Amino acid sequence: MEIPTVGRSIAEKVHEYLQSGGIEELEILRTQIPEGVRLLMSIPGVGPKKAMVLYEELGIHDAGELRDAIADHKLALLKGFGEKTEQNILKGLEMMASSGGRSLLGAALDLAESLIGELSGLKEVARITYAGSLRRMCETIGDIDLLVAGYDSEPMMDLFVSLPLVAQVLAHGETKSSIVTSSGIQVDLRVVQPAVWGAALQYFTGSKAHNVKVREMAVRKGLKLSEYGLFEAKSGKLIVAETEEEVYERLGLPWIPATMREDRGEVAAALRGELPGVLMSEQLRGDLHTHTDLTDGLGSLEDMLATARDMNYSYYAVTDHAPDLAMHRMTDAKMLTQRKRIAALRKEEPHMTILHGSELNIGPTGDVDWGEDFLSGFDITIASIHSHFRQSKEDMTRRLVSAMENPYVNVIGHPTGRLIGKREPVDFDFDEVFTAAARTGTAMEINAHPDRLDLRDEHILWARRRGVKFAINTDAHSTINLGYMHFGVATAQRGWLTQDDVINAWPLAKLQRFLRKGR
Ligand code: DGT
Ligand code: CA
Ligand code: CA
Ligand code: ZN
Repeated sequence: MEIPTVGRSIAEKVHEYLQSGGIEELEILRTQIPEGVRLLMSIPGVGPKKAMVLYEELGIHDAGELRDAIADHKLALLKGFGEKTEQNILKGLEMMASSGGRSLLGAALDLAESLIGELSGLKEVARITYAGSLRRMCETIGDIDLLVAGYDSEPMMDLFVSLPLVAQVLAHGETKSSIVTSSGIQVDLRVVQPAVWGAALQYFTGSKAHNVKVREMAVRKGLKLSEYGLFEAKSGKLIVAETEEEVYERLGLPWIPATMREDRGEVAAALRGELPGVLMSEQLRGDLHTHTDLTDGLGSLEDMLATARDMNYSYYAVTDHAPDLAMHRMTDAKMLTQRKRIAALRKEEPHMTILHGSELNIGPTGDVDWGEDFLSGFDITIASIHSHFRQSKEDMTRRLVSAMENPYVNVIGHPTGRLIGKREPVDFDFDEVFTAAARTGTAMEINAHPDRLDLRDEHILWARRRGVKFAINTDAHSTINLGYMHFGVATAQRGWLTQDDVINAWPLAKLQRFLRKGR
């Protein structure tokens, strides 16, 4: 109480807190505020008043629902929620997503691309790209590493540190500058001479563990590798530096895709000439998990198909939600009407085969929404866990295996159900589930949405060893989401998958054989 502004009331509460670890008055107040309101208040940009309005007027409980409400333009209807508030809340949501100081891949890539757009306008910039974990397409990004080739770095550095989105300048130098953006993401910018571009790109792409392996190889050959080039160790004479290909080649290695540079055996495999030719985006022939506005999608069937056609897909599956997820109000009649519409649209779509499917819900014991009679009418089904996330490992394993034993279940959608930084994966025995997937001819999804990336890289590697086949899908709920496919492809590359492992990189006839699942 000797501290100015601390009176009797505050002093007593401090004392009570130190004695008991809590404050009774606060606990009473807490019980009067709904849980959802308190969750909303943890989002930067949402105070108690706004949280209460969101909860009472729109029934919003958490960040996900808030994000959806903003996407649906529902906030605009509320008093006191202007465009600026909405922007602030969106920024706060983004910040929350960047959990533990790491950002989601999607947000980091958007930011990197917009920075590259700003900087590449300068005439001093000869080449510019992103390196580090972003180039390796890791699921979360600690900081963004931009690399520029150019001679005069001053104009680039000056522009970089004064961009409107800069919240803090950590360093402002001739060869390196670092900033933190208003959304809390750190960006390093390095400038090198064009003649050493390849060596610098190789060095700053990493990963550190991969680089250690490559540097060791150099040492064994009497060479020295740094961001300035590959040198003769004794004389210090420069050998190569201009392209990555040259650097790897001089070490006796083929060029290794950035997505594989994680020290998971890629250097040894490359040395043996056994580096797999990983799947490329151009090899994908279709998307097998997508939604329309018949359930919770935003795009109409026609708009989704038009976008898919622009992507040059040769097939495309429409897989709206099945009835067991009550909120989607799906009925047999609605599904059959959609099937008729698709049948009619097929005639207008000579180059792309439209498949009619559904995303089924895997019930607590592995059952799905419909029986054989109805299921046999679909060209493809995805089956996903949308409820009972917290079952025991044994129950969850049995549940998934039993779903896969259903001859009408083709793909397990977002198998672990995780939302990166927001929802933990479900617990199951990977070996058992992957073995059953291979045995039953059920594909595991690689959900390409950057909030999910599910299965993740390590589990893909694991499943591949068990002989599992994969489907890389966007699970698109809007035409924009269809563009997420490249995140899924990068994740597949991180799991060493080739065209042969991925059913939607196959010709239609081979895919259809797989989908029959031995029926
Ligand atoms: P991050 O940022 O945590 O997601 O992961 P990275 O891989 O982007 O790591 P970062 O930003 O610390 O460094 C970028 C690359 O620089 C890293 O992948 C490899 C390269 N590098 C090689 N040797 C070193 C080193 O001794 N220190 C640092 N900081 N980077 C190195
Ligand atoms: Ca980085
Ligand atoms: Ca960095
Ligand atoms: Zn879905």
